[in-house]
This record gives sequence, structure tokens and C-alpha cells, in this order.
Amino acid sequence: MSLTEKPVETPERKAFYEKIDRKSLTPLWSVLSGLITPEPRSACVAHGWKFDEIKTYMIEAGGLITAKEAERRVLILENPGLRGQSRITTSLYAGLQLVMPGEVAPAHRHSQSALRFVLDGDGAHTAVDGERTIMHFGDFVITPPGAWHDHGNHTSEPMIWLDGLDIPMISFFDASFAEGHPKDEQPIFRKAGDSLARYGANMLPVDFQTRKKSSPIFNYPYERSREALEQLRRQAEWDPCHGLKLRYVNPVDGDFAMPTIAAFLQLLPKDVSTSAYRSTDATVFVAVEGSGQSTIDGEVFEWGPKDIFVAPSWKWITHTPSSDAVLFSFSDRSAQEKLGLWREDRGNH
Ligand code: GTQ
Repeated sequence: MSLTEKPVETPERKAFYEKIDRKSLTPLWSVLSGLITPEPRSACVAHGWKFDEIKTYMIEAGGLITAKEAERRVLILENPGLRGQSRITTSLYAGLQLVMPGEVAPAHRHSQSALRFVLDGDGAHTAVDGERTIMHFGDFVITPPGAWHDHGNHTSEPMIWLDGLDIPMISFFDASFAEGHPKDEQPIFRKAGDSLARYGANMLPVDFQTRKKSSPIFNYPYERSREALEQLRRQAEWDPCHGLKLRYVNPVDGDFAMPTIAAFLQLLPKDVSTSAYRSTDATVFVAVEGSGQSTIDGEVFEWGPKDIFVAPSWKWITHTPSSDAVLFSFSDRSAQEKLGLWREDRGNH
């Protein structure tokens, strides 16, 4: 038996396979090389989406269906290697969501964890577990599993953000539960800013305890995250592969903000190409500021503000910004680390 080669199919063997097939049996030696591979082998491919192009389609969708009728008016970013499966990577879902002025995307809750990364418009809100947060460009907003959430837009501009959910992971485990709230908008019983004050000031309420695995902060304002990167720039301890890269954390335990999805913000200096690295967490990148190009698995993707691109597991990645650039990214690294699976290969860096 071999991990990489299939034994030949003699007529006797083939007849045997057909016979046992009727009894729901399959010989391991005919499938093993595709099951336990020497390195990750993914149907997920590298791909990029231009925000301006998608925005046109989003606005067109805005004229076709309301947020209420759609439940969520989202155009799913489907990986070209995984069409029809609502996946941007093997384990993650992503989409662009539009809430038009005056609209509400009705309250619901589900087992899936969600993140939002705000891209276009300013001042719409999301309500999570009784608190509203106003969303601004670059804010990282989370919706933990089981938390009621609804979105509303009281501004005069369309609001668009990127949704990232662990939908494929939850499907894999057959662990999906969901329900709608009796009201379009959930009751609000906390002032805006309450959770950030309680949990987001490097402090916690003195007797705070929780069994929840997601961060109690549900909006990580861009202003703060960006400022942290700017301060770090003065120290100039650039990582050859990642520039200055920070991860969003759950202040209660220092883990990622959500148990299944990891999220990051990184600063890359103008005209410095990062060293190639590959890791087991297929990653969705969003260019937040600046422009440049990234080479993934030998293919070049150009990006500017709000463009989105995806890198599959274990494919070499380098970034070459043509101006100072900020990238937001998310992946399943949070889940992989808990399972002892995550690996990174930095070449010799
Ligand atoms: O905003 O709750 O893109 O439930 C997909 C499913 C967004 C949401 C999506 C959802 C949501």
C-alpha cells in the first residue's frame, strides 16, 4: 500500500469493488491517495474582485429586492473553484451586503458566527444583543453565534459591508440552527458604546465572567486599530512576510475575537515586497487603504481600496504595495489553531 499511488484495478478487483459497492462499502486502497494527501490539495483557487464593479451590481440589486424581502440583500463572493457552494474558501463564506436608506435587515439569530468589515457609506447601524453600534469605514463588527442581530440604515446613503461567516464549517458539522425575531428590530436595552466601554478599554467589569467563546466587544472601530498600526510604524519592526500585522482579540482570554474565524489588520510600507509565505488558513484579504499587487500561487492580483482577494491554503503569497497600504484579512486560523492544525511556511524568513 502507498500513500501516493493507487494499486492497479485488475478485473477481479474491479468485480469485487462493484460487488461490495452495493453494500455501501469502498476499499480504502483505491481512494487513500486522494484522502490523506502529502500536503493540502484544495479546489479553492486564488481570485480577486473589484469593489467598484460589484458596487454597480449591488445598487442594481437594490432596485430589484428590498432588504426585508431578501432577509439579507447580499451578493455572495463565490470562489471560482467552488461555484454553487456559497464559499469563498473551503471553510468560509463571504458576501457583500447592501442596506439602502430607510431599510431594515430584520432581526434573526443563528449558530453561525459572522463578521462585518465596513466598506462603503457611513453611519448605518447593526444591533447585537440589545445594543446598537453605528458603523464607519473600516470598522470590524462581529455577531457571535446565537446573538440576535439586525441592521438598519437611517442615513441618506446606501451602506455596503463585507460579511464573513463560518457557514461551510457549520454545515460540515451539521450544526445549523436559526430563527427569526418576532420584531424586525430587536428591543434595545443598552446605550451605544456600552460594550466598548465595558470590554474595549483594556479593562473588564471587576467580577466579569462568561462562558461565551466570542469577544464581548462587537465593534472594533477602525480609528483605534489604524492608530495602533501607526504607532507601531515608529518602531519599524516590520515582519518580512506580514509587515506590521495585528490580530483582533477577545479581551477576556486573548484568543481570536471568534472561535472559528480569525481576523487581522496589517500595514505594508510603500514599494517593499513582502517575503513569500504560505499557511494552511486560506485567507480573504480586503485592501483598506493604498494600492498594490499580490502574487498568489504565481498569479498577480492588482488591488486598490475596497478590492477583495482570496488566497487558498498552502499557496505562496507575496504583497507588493505601490503606496503605504492597509489590508484587512480573515481566515479559519482561529479554528485550525484550536484543532492543532495550523501551519505556516515562511520560506527562510
Ligand atoms: O447579516 O445576518 O451575508 O445571516 C449571510 C447570512 C449575512 C447577516 C450574510 C446572514 C447575514
